[in-house]
Amino acid sequence: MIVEKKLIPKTLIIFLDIESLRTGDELENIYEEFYELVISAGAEIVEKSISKQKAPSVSHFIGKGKLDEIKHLVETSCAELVIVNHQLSASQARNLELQLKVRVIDKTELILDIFASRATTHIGKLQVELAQLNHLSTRLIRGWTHLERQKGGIGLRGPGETQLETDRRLIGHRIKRLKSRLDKSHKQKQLNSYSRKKSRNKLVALVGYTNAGKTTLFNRLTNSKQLAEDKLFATLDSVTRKNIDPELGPILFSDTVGFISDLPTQLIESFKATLDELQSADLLLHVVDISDIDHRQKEAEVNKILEELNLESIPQIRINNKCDLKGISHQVKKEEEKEVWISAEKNKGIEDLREMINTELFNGIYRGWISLEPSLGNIRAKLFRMGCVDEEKVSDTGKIYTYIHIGQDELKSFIGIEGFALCEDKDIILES
Ligand SMILES: Nc1nc2c(ncn2[C@@H]2O[C@H](COP(=O)(O)OP(=O)(O)OP(=O)(O)O)[C@@H](O)[C@H]2O)c(=O)[nH]1
Ligand SMILES: [Mg+2]
Repeated sequence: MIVEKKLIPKTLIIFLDIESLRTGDELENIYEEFYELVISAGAEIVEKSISKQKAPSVSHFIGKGKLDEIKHLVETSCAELVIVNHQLSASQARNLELQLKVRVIDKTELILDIFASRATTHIGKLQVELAQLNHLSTRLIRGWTHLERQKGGIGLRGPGETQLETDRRLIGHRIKRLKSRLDKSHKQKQLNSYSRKKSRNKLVALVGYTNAGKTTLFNRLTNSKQLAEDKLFATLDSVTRKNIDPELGPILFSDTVGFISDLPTQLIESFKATLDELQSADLLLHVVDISDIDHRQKEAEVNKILEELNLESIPQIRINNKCDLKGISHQVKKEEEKEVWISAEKNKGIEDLREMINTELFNGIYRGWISLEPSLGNIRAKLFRMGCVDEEKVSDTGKIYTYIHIGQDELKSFIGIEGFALCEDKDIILES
C-alpha cells in the first residue's frame, strides 16, 4: 500500500497585537484561535513571535526592530514558512518574503488553505477555488496593469507578454468558468427553494461562529449524522434536512459554514451562492458558545457578517449553547427576548427551543382533530405533503377524521373551506 506523505512545513508564527485595548484573557483567546487555525492547516510550529505594535508599518507590516529579531528566529529555527495573524497587502507580503527569505502567508491565505483541505462537495470545491483565485489575482495586480492596457489582448501569449500577464489571463479565464458553473448550481438551488415554498415547509438556518455547536444541534433536530467536531470549520457545505421532532411544525433545517473574525471577503463572495440560500430563511438560529469568554465579541462578528449578507432583517433566536460547561441550568428569559439556553450535546433545553421556534414561525401550533368531507381529497393530500398528519380515522359515511399538528397561521388558510372543520375527540367517538 502506498501511503501518501503529506509535507508538513516547519512554521514560525507571528502574532502581533496592534494597539488594542484587549485584556490578557481576551488576547489569550484570540491567540489560541490563531494557533488552532495554524494547526488545522497542518503546519508544525517550530517558533513563535508574540508582540504588540502601535500601528502596522506600511512597507512590511512589522516594525523594523521586530523584523530583524524575526529574521534571526527564522534562521535559527530553520523555519520554511511564516504565518502572520493579520491580512497583509500584496506588497507587504512580498517585502516580508524578500526580507525573511521564506514563504510568508497571511490570515486570509491560512483560512483559504483550511477551506481548501476541508471542501468535499463539488460546489464546495468550486467555491474555495474561486476564492483562492480571486485572492491570487489581487496578489498579481501590481507591476503589470500598465502593460495590460497596451496589449489588452485575448489569444495566445504573444511577444511582449510577460509571464505575469499570462498567469493573470489564465486566472481570469478560470475565474469566469468557475463563476458560470457556480451560477448554474445556484439556479438549481433556487429551484429547490421554489419547490420548498410550494411544499410550505419553513426554512430555519443555523448560523454562528465556528465551533459553536451548530452541527451538533442540527443533528439533534433532524436526526442526522453530520460530522460535528472540536475543530474550526468542521462544516463547509450547507446541508438541509427535514425536522424529525413531531412537536415541531413542518420545517427544513439548514446547517451552514461557521464564521470567523476577519473571514476573507473573497471567501464570503464565493460562498454567497451557498449562503444565498439563507436569504429565503424564515428564521435564523444564532448558535453561541456561551462557555467561550469571547462569546460577545464573536456574536458581534457573526452579526456583522450577516449584515454583509443582507440577512439582518430575518428574525433571529439567540441560542446560548454549551450550558453544561457553564453550569447554567437551562432557563428561558422573557419571551420577547427570543433567547434560549441549551446544551445541544446533552440534549438540554430543546423543549424551550422547540416552543420558541413554533411560536416564531407558526404563531403557535394547533394539535387536534379535524374532519374532512370525502370530497376534500385534495386538502387531505396537501396536509400529508406538509407532514402535518399524525393519525387518521374514516367514519362509515366516508368522512375523514385527521389528527394534525399545524401552525396556527397555516390552519387559518383552511378554516372557512366548506367541508373542513375542527372537532373534538368526543365527536369522533360518537360517529365512528
Ligand atoms: N460541552 C458541550 N460541547 C458541545 C455542545 N455542543 C457542541 N459541542 C461540542 O463542540 C464542538 C463543535 O461542535 P460542532 O457542532 O461541530 O460546531 P459547529 O458550530 O458546527 O462548528 P463548525 O462546523 O466548525 O463551524 C464539538 O466537539 C461538539 O461535541 C454542548 O452543548 N456542550
Ligand atoms: Mg458544523
